[in-house]
Amino acid sequence: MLSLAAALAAGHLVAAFVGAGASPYLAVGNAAIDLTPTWLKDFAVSSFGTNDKPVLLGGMAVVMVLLAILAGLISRSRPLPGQIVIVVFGAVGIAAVYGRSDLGQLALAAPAASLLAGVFAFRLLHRAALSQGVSASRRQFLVVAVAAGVAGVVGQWVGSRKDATGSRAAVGPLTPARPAPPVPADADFAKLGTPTFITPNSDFYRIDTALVVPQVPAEDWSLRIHGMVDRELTFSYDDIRNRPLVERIVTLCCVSNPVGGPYISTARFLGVDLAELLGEAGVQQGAEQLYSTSTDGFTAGTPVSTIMEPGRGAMLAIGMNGEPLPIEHGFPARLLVPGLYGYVSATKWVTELELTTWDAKQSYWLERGWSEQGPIKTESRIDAPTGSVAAGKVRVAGIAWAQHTGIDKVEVQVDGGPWQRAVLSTEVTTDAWRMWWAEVDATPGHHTATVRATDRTGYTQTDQIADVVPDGATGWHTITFSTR
Ligand SMILES: Nc1nc2c(c(=O)[nH]1)N[C@H]1C(S)=C(S)[C@@H](COP(=O)(O)O)O[C@H]1N2
Ligand SMILES: [Mo]
Repeated sequence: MLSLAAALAAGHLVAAFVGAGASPYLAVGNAAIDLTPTWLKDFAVSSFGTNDKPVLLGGMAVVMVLLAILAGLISRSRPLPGQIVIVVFGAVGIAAVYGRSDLGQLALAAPAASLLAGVFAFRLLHRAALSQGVSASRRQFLVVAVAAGVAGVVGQWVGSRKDATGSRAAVGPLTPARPAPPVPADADFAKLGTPTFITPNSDFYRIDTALVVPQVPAEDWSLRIHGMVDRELTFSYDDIRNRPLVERIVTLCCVSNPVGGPYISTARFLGVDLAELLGEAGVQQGAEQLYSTSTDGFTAGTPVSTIMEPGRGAMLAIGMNGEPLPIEHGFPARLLVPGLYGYVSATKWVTELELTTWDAKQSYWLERGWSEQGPIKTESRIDAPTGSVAAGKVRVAGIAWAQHTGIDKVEVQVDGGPWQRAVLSTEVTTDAWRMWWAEVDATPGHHTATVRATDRTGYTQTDQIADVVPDGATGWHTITFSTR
């Protein structure tokens, strides 16, 4: 047990110097995420939500402690079996770090340190336990425990000093040359239970494949545009922030959002027009895919034709709701393409844009069975009422979205009765969600309410139920409520 702690702490300490992702425990966790089959990942997200990562780390801890106890038991007389267990642990750690695309060879020092510290501590303790008196071996235990504790704490401290909080705080005000239109008071029906039109940064949903949030100081960041371009370009953070900045209100939605789910939010994003940047690099004939890469190894493939569409509003964003981009949402910079699911467009901590073909490269989620094309599907959700309300006139309220197309109408149905038209909020932009409410009659008892939206192409949401895999859920959202 103690050797395990010593091993992990030593790895964590070395990782603080060579890159947080090299900490063996986290690297194995990350590898586990990357190797997890899609169905298991979906299960983890649906059962534990955004707690899936603490659950994973906790589960790993339980397994490791059990194996450590087992190693101790089978090594009662001879140290060899325990050392074999440690070496196997170490090998898994080294393999996990080796498999990371974002870490260099130096990073292997972290799991290697874990392995050495583990074997060393184990041998020391084993010898002490067998050959020396009780008090001497107790002293040895204490020394190893304290050393492990100190290494772990120092590792955590050195690692946290490298975070990007200071860099973000030093950015100062970012001023749009072209601000987004003001949001009118009737853009949401928050009083009736809908979300606010603009989602506060702290409430904005989050989807990350990385176990630890990447820390990328703006001073160290650059963006390289290369591949099928006339001239390769590299931008620093100052290059980007000193350009005329445009602010756009955009609703972002995750392909993993189930019908009625929470993975959708809206913000005022500030940045530069992506089509303009690519235009400066000169996109060559035949470039089909913009393959974007993050510091954390995540990649996304976006159709070049969508990005270059006049008026699409694709952007490289550096600000969100009047602040520099929050670290969890991609500081210093991320991509956004209104109308496309995040997994094919919204790369956070983005550092590389390569123009290429669909055949040449497969992005992160494509390799895991998700669709190449990811336009956001027209959908709607009921947010109110919840639980039990007074019988009579009941107000049903919620959201609807058809990004870049716009919502035409929303209808509500109670207990399978006639469809009733809902009142829509003022449209701010077709790239954002729209709120709605309707008053329905409900006698005392239990009821269901169902919603469906129709977009400006005339398409009414299908009632056919589709799972989130491979290109987004469909179906009508239905809730139950009771009246008294
Ligand atoms: N680097 C990186 N970028 C990423 C992701 C990720 O896991 N890593 N997730 C993508 C997905 S699936 C979505 S839906 C959006 C979510 O962005 P948010 O976390 O800011 O809401 O980011 C996209 N960009
Ligand atoms: Mo997503």
